[in-house]
Amino acid sequence: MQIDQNKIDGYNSQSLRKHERALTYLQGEIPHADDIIQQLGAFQIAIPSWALGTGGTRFGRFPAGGEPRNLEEKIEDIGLLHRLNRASGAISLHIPWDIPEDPAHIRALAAAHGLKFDAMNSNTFQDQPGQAHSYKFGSLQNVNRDVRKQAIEHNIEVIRHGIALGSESLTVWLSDGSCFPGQLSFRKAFENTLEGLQEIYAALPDNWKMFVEYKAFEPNFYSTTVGDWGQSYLYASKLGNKAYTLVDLGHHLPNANIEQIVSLLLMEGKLGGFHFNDSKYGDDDLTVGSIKPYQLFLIFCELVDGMNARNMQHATDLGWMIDASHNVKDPLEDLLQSVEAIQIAYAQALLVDRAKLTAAQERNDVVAAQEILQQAYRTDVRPLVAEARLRSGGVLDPLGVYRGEQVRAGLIRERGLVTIATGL
Ligand code: AFD
Ligand code: MN
Ligand code: MN
Repeated sequence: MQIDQNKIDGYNSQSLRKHERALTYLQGEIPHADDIIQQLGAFQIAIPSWALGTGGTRFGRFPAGGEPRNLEEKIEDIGLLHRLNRASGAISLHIPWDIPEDPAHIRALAAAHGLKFDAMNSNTFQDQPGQAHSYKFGSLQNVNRDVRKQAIEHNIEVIRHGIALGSESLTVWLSDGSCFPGQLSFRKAFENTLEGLQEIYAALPDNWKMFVEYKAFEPNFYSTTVGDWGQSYLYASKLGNKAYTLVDLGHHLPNANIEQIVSLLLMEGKLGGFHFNDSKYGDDDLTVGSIKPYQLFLIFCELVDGMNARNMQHATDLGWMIDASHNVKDPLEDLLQSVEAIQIAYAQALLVDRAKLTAAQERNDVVAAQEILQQAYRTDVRPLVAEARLRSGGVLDPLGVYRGEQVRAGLIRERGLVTIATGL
């Protein structure tokens, strides 16, 4: 689905004057506004292949039509997002759902859309047709050595697919755990899992990273074998310097202080990356920033502070990815909203006067410290985000163009009502 440059220029010109007034005001108020614009331009958020369709829940799925029918169309859809916002420059694949028939062709197609391959995701939470051993009672934790071996081999196969595509990281999310007290030995489950992760880790190329993703509950409801940041940190620390913790915002118990977790993992050099989403109750996979935007901002405050303390490159030294599932929204509209929410939180965090904040902390001036944060949070930074898009060749108002061009209607005409089986 192409949107030609003339139409994009037309959309931009309609609201350019308003944008320029707002941008000039901010540049007058914020001395380092152009640095922020430059950092925003470099900041790319990976889009998960599974978020391009309607995810559904265990109670049903209501596809809205126009969903991608194959890996090529998933790449084209992310290419469209990236054409509009110039901030979705990577795709994260899920194996076996996204096994490339012809990796060279897939890699070339992605490159033509300006896309890289972000982390590869393995899947030992579902039994695939013809699978020899079931994961019903877990994968790497399983009491049966053959099941564990099958899960290890699957992850190593995922690494192989990733190498062919130019990916440099593997995310291991294990749904393993238990539903009832007594069902398993916590120690044995940990030891089996660690042993399996060590075999997978040994297969990582030197330039790869492994992200150990934790989740408090679901699909197991009494215990999860990689259930919180402490367990993930324990695994990652025992595995070695290529292993890191992955923080999915939806994977915490209610009211967890995620920004504190992020700060400490970053301090230890064990924060690998994020799966951004938002939630009210659990792993709701809602649009980033749609429920708790202030929490998202506070997380970015810790990220900016922690990355600067370690001289890390914001754009490249962590994995930035959305992980969401769309049930009542057009997936592409949701993803455009999510990318912008992340950019806004990042830009607001870059506004925080760290020296003033530290001074307020040192004198226990609670109100001043809070005011410094809230001053940044209450600044409308959208003109800076829009300017970063424009300077990168994108669109002033991606959602407006997407809707104005009736892209979803065009995709439905092209693809019809498609039921893809890979919703999470
Ligand atoms: C589900 C899991 C987890 C994982 C994702 C992709 O909760 O977030 O990262 O699927 O496998 O959302
Ligand atoms: Mn996730
Ligand atoms: Mn999840």
